Amino acid sequence: MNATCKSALGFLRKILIVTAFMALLLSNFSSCTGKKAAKAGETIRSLAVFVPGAAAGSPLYEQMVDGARRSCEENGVTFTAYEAGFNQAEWGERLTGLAASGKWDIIVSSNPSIPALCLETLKVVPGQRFLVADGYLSGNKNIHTVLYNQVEQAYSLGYFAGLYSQFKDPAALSVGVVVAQRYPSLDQAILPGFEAGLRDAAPNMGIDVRLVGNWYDAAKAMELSKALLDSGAQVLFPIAGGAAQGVITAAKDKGRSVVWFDSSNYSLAPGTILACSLLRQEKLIYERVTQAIKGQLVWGEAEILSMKDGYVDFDDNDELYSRYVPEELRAKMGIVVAELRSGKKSLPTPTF
Ligand code: RBF
Repeated sequence: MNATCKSALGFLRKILIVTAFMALLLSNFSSCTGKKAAKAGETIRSLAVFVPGAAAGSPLYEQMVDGARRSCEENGVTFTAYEAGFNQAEWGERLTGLAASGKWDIIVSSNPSIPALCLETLKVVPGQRFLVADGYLSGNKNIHTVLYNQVEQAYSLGYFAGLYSQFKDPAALSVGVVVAQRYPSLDQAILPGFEAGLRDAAPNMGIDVRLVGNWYDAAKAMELSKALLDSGAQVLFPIAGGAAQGVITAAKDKGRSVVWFDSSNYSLAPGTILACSLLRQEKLIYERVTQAIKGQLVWGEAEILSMKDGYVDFDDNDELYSRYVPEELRAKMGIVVAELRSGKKSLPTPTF
C-alpha cells in the first residue's frame, strides 16, 4: 500500500470515529432528557381503548371512548373499544393480551390503577405505547399520563353540598357518600377535597360514607342510600359508576338531592341532580390522541390538570341548575368557582 492510500485510509478512519462519537452523544442526550416525542416514523394506524370495567354508566369511560373514537374517525385510524369487565384481578392479563396481539399502535385507558399494569405489560411487549388519563406515572418513554386535580373537582361539589344542605335543613349534620370501593385517589384526593369544601360552606357538617363493594350493583347502592336519607342527609354524593343509578332513585323517591361527579348530567334526573362537577375527558382524550397520531405527544410525560387549566370544572351554566338552585346559593357558589377557575384559589393534589 502506498503512502497516499495509507493517509486516505487514516482520514476515513478518523471520520468514522468522529461520526460514531457524535451518534453516541446524540443518543445519550435524548435518553437523558427522559422525554421523547413520537418519531415521524412511528405512525399510528390503529388504536384500542381499554375500558377497565364497562363503559355504560361510568362517565369517564364513556367520555374516553367518545373522544378517542372522534379523533380516530377524523384521522383515518382504525379504532376499537375493549371492555375488560369488573374482575380487576383479570385486567393485567387482559391488557397484556391486547398489547401482545400486536394489532394496536397505541392503547388508551383511564383510571389510577392502569399505569402499574402498563409497566407489567411492557415487560412482555416492550414497544407498546399507552395513553392513560386519571392516572399518574412519569418518566417511562412508552407511557403518557394525565392526572386531574380531583381535590379541586370535589371541593367545589362539597361546597355546594354544604350550602344546599344548610338551606334545606340548618340542623343537617352530614352528606351521604356512596362509594363503590376504596382506592388511593378516593381517600387522598376526592373525599378530603369534598370534606374541605363542605366544611368551608357548613363548618358543622361532615360526611357519612357507605361502601357498595363494586361498580355495578344499583340495588345495593339504593339500600345504602335509603339508610343515609333516613338518618337525615339532604344530599347524596355517589362515586359508584353504574351503581349510582340506585342513589338517584332513592333520592328522587324521598324528594332529596344528588350532587354528581365527572360529567354534567343534570338531565339524567332534573330537580334531583342539583350540581355537577366535571372533567373534560372527552376533549382531553380527543386532543391527546390527535397529538399522538400527529407525532406531537411527549412520551414519558405525566401532566396534572387543575380547574384553571379548563379540564376540571363546576357546571353552573346549565338551565336546570338555574331552575332548581335558588339564586342566593348560586351567587355564593359563583364566587368560589370563579376563584378556582382563575387560579386565585388553588388546592394541591397528591399523585398516586
Ligand atoms: N369509576 C367509574 O365510574 N366506573 C368504574 O367502573 C371504575 N372502576 C375503577 C376501578 C379501580 C380499580 C379504580 C382505582 C377506580 C375506578 N373508578 C371507576 C374510579 C375512577 O377512576 C374515578 O376515580 C372516579 O370516576 C371519580 O372521578
